[in-house]
Amino acid sequence: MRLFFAFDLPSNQAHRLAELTLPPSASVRPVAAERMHVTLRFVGDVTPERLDRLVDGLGRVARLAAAEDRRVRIDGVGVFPGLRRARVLWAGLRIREGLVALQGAIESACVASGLPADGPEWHPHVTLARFSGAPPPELGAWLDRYADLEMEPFEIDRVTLYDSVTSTAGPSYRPVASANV
Ligand code: 3AM
Repeated sequence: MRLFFAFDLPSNQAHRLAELTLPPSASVRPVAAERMHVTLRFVGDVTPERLDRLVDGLGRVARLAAAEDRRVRIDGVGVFPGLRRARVLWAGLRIREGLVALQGAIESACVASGLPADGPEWHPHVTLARFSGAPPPELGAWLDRYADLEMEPFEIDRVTLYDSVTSTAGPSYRPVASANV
């Protein structure tokens, strides 16, 4: 299993992101609106016992998050790891303290389940496309064009533990557990 904690976007916003014209390239692999999400924590493969502890942890985190401000908004675009070697094209998120607390609580639940601590930096983003080869020369101009991309704020209402299943058609995401927050 390739597990990760994430939240989904409102469907209308995911569809609007999926309709953005991507930089033209033979190597660009767009993400379909139905698969757009914001990863809170990559988990990877786990034993059944650890999975049980993660699902319990998700329930606790959800109760704690109910008191937090969970408003976010799509804000700007960017690439990982950098313009010249871009592999991932993303839309950024403007977040508030409440979401930092929610992500921190998920991280704590992961560590409490026995996983090693993740890196210090969390970069909230929605992956819009991946490049399977060299990024297109127009990428810089595309980033400039959408630098001011902004959507209306929305409130996260659910966190899901997904399993990423890879096939020749690309990854699909199967919900393993979820909790309203
Ligand atoms: O949210 P996105 O789609 O950008 O990049 C992978 C994807 O992120 C990330 O987890 C999400 C679901 O697959 N991911 C995959 N392997 C990873 C790893 N070893 C990873 N993140 C960190 N470490």
